Amino acid sequence: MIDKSRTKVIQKGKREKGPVLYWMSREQRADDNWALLYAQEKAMDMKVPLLVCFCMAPSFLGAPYRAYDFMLKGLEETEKSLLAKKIPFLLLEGEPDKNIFILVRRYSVSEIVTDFDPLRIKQQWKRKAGETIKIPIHEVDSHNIVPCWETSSKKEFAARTIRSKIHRLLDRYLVSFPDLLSHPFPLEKDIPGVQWREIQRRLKADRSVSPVPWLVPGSQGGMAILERFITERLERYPLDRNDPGIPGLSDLSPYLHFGQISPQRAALEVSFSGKEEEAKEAFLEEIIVRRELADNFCFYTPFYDSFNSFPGWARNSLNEHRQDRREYIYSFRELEDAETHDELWNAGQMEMLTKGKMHGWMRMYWAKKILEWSTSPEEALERAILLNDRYELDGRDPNGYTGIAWSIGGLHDRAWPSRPLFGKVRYMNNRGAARKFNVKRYIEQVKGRV
Ligand code: FAD
Ligand code: FO1
Repeated sequence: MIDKSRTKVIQKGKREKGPVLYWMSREQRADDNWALLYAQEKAMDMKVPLLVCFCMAPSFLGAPYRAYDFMLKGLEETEKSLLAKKIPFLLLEGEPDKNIFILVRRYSVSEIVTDFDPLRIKQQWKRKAGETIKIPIHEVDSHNIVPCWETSSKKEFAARTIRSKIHRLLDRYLVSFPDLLSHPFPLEKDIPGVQWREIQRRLKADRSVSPVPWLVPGSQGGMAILERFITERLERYPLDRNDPGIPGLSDLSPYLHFGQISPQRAALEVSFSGKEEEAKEAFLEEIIVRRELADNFCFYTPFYDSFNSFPGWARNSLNEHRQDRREYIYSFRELEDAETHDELWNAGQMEMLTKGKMHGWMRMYWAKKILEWSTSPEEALERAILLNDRYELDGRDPNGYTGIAWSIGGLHDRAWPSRPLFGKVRYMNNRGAARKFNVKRYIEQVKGRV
């Protein structure tokens, strides 16, 4: 039985007799998925079939081929895992709300379960779907260990204010997952398998941003990366995680972003790994507190990608410094092509272009320099989001909008002594980098990969 507080009624509606539909979106996996488990629970209670669909929109926040390739390969594996449990899977191309309407009618779906996502585009899809279909729609938070609405009913100020609200609920929510059962109520009509090669061929996404060769997409690939992190990197995570020259991070973010593995699974495996307490705590702080703080921000701040989402002290301070002289101004093209005077920044940009995943410490430095080299905070915000969502494999994610607002607008951070241009927003420079890690080594490494 899933904890009902993980679920929210989006639309009461009138239940029909047919199958239960899980509209899979953020959580693109068969295992460890509360939304899928809840849909199966409902279908079992009513003794009806269970159907899963994924609606692939014509475009998604500028996502290039690199992102779709990773996502579709993961979905192909998920289709196999669902079929092994006699759960049919459909991939529908086009406007999600229209396709859901057609699907509900064709299979006389009794009710819909979908997974929580604080991004505006997802909330819009669900609202539009609800306008044409009259059956119940339930949403399940299968991304946050503590459901977003249970942690807090408002936008939190910082990690320090949300941490205790999450920690006091972990005993209740950081629990193991029940297995997905083989579904005993088959659908009358047979559903043809997804034509994956056809779908890849029809993709309109920009192919100049090519797939990354160093990660294997999908749930199995994600679990192997989790295993590697626990056995080879977790112990040194507190020491290594701020050195872009050391492979010390988990590399889980693409798998978490596409929901190919569950953050709760990662947190459970790390918690029971038997490794050093300090190392486990350092990682759990990031994957639980920092990540769930990002969902909290986007859920309670629908304009999460605008200057107005910054804290008041930062907006005032940035406004006071709008006219400050800028030593360097770069065009979008110069930034995109890593053609600035700053070798460290260029290395970060190159890493993102070629690897599809810039190191976490570098992302802070990278975004803050874009503030320094743009004509306004609004222009900086727009460029950072554009580059991040075009090249990062884990882009187009609440973590990204939050990380960029932290860097450029002091979100979830405190005010610092005022200085030109940044005002009271935390400043970072390459002298600070040199105090933290071997800058030359990192730059050489990135050059070596190009
Ligand atoms: P690890 O250090 O191994 O962390 C494990 C997991 O913890 C991450 O996958 C993530 O889910 C979570 N986490 C770690 N650091 C943060 C953080 N600062 N905020 C929120 N969650 C965190 N993350 C994205 O997933 N997508 C993005 O587009 C993105 N853009 C960013 C842009 C900027 C300017 C900044 C400062 C941060 C951004 N982050 C983004 C957050 C963070 O940098 C990445 O999540 C992390 O580097 C991913 O690599 P990893 O999984 O190997 O990290
Ligand atoms: N989710 C969908 O439900 N349908 C899509 O067509 C879709 C495309 C897509 C492309 C790139 C990308 O990075 C994410 C995409 N997502 C899509 C959303 C993704 O599954 C995540 O749910 C969110 O981006 C995370 O909040």
